[in-house]
Amino acid sequence: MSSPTLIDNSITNNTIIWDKSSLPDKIQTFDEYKSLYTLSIEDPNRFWKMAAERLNWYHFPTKIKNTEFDYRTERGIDIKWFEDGIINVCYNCLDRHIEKDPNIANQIALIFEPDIPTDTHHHITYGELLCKVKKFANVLKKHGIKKGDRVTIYMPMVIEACIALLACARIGAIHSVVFGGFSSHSVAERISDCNGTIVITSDFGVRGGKCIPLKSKIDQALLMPECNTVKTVIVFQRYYGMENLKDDCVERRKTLEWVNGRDFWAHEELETVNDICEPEQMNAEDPLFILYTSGSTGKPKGILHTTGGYLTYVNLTFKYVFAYNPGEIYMCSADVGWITGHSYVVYGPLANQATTVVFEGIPTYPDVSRFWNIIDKHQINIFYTAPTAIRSLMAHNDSYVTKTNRQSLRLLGTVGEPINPEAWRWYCNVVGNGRCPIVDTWWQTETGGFMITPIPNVWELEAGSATLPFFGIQTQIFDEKTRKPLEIPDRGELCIRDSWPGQARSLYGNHKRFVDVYFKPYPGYYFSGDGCEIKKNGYHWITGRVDDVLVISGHNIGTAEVESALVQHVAVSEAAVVGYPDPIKNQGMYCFVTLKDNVLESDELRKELIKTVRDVIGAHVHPDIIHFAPNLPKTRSGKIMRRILRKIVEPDIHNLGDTSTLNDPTVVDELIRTSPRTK
Ligand code: 6R9
Repeated sequence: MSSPTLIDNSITNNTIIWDKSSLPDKIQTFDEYKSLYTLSIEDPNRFWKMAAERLNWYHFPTKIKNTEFDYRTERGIDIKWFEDGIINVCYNCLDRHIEKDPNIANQIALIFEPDIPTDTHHHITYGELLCKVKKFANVLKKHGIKKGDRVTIYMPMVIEACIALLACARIGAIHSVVFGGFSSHSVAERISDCNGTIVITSDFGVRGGKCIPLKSKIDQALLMPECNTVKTVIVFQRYYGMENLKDDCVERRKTLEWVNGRDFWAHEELETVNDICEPEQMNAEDPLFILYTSGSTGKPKGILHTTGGYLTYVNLTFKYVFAYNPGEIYMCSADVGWITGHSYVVYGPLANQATTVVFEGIPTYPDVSRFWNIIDKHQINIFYTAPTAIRSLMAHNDSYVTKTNRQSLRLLGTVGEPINPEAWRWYCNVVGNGRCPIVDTWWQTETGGFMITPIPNVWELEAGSATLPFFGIQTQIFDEKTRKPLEIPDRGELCIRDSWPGQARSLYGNHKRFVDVYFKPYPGYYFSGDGCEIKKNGYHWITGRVDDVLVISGHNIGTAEVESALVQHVAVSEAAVVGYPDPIKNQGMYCFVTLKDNVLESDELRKELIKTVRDVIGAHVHPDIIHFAPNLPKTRSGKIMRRILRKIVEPDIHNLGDTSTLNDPTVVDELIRTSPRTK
């Protein structure tokens, strides 16, 4: 494997441009990557035309790229890909494979792994999935849903959630998935923002052995006046037709509120329709979905993705980055309520005719061996999860991992946060037995798919680096003070020059905010909101959100770096670092530290941790406060909510903002009670 030597810091210098008429099935050498990368930058029309040829179109686009990235022009920010192409996403994920080879109807599309390991797990083939999607699409049609209507999906992580997404895509309805952990208030906010008329939900979900009452949260949401646009609620039964129903679930079903004329059981509706449903012919730029993501201000942003460009992008990124081989079993542990679930549980894998696992549960239930047991049970070849999960599992004895086999694994991946080198090495050596490459994929809800990522076995990995940009992606770092572009090697604010097909087109109903947030900070560029260091070899090291950089005594310190240093100490399981105002140093450094099982808190340990940080990063970096915190406030997707930690230490505890998206809001009270800054 060649280690990249990027002459003049540029991938495209002295490179022969790809001259074949189609894209390869796999990227095998660094020269191949360089030549395709060069093509993707110098002739994006040709590159993305070849990528689009991997899909079936009703009308193949004659126009490939038509984008404006500078808000100061008369046209303003305007992003169009494949604009005269006609295509259907669901058709490309299901029908297409079976039409090409009828045997594919019998290939497993989805493997359902329930929260409770002893519950029935089931497999569903491409043929069965297609039939169910068509029928459910007909249920939606029966309730008046047509192309362009917004459909809110509030479901547990079950196969029916995937069916709901694909059914929307089939008839051209725009889905808006709201993660099943969100409060009724948050769901109401998201329903009203897109004026949805229908909600698809489940009587309840099961997570970590607990019953989650989804339907009743929808009932509460729909009481709010801003949701009076909703006319229909379709309700799946979580344990439909199954026997081993948990007692509290039976009780809940009996006491479920029911609004006649508004609420319908999905299983009853499905009996009233047939399985004939032609896919809607969609323009490439017709919306496919809205997905809400939190911004720096309170109101969530409705990220809008469209049809042709999104599918082309997730299709290609999935294929190359996971180097997917037909027949392999793939698992991504993300919930379909997040972009990772959209792009890399449903659309990317199915567009590649993969077999993908739908996991309802959490990594620590019933115990911390869960992931590794699932890998053995389903003989998973590719496993994709988040650093926060890895760190929490790493805090326990390695025997939870090593007692499992894991020989089926070929490739590991991570997403969601910077992965510190310690966690990376543990994942590589203990989970992957040192045999499996790790793809650390940097991307965002807004980008649709992978942006900076290794392609396995094509260049060398470095623990903690997302390495190099994917095809079509040109990164540029800027100095936050001078606003000038930086030469590499350096570190700065990460922007992307020019458009790629998978990117969001707008914020639903608020193009101005889209322009303000992403395009005004650096004219002509997409601003990611992340910091990044690009080293001499061109490798990218994401340093975390730029709002997470501390400035202490004139030094810029990435909180992620300090966190990474802290977790190198044997006693530490997880750390979150935030700044608080300091009259002399500008900011002080406050470290929340979660210790491993059975480690005792002591002042001695505090001193050791401070020393570790100084040793690892430099003597100018000195934690001021070490707060031992058994739990940290996390979003349901597992990200530490630093916004709340900042408020606690400021202290400004009366303006914590929305805490309803937290996994466990009581954690916040406990931190306030024990923080030296709030005493
Ligand atoms: C896909 C997803 C996006 C933010 C992003 C960044 C962080 C994601 C990362 C990473 C370092 C990685 N992030 N992947 N940071 N290394 N490999 O997570 O989307 O939920 O929108 O979050 O997550 O800070 O800006 P989203």
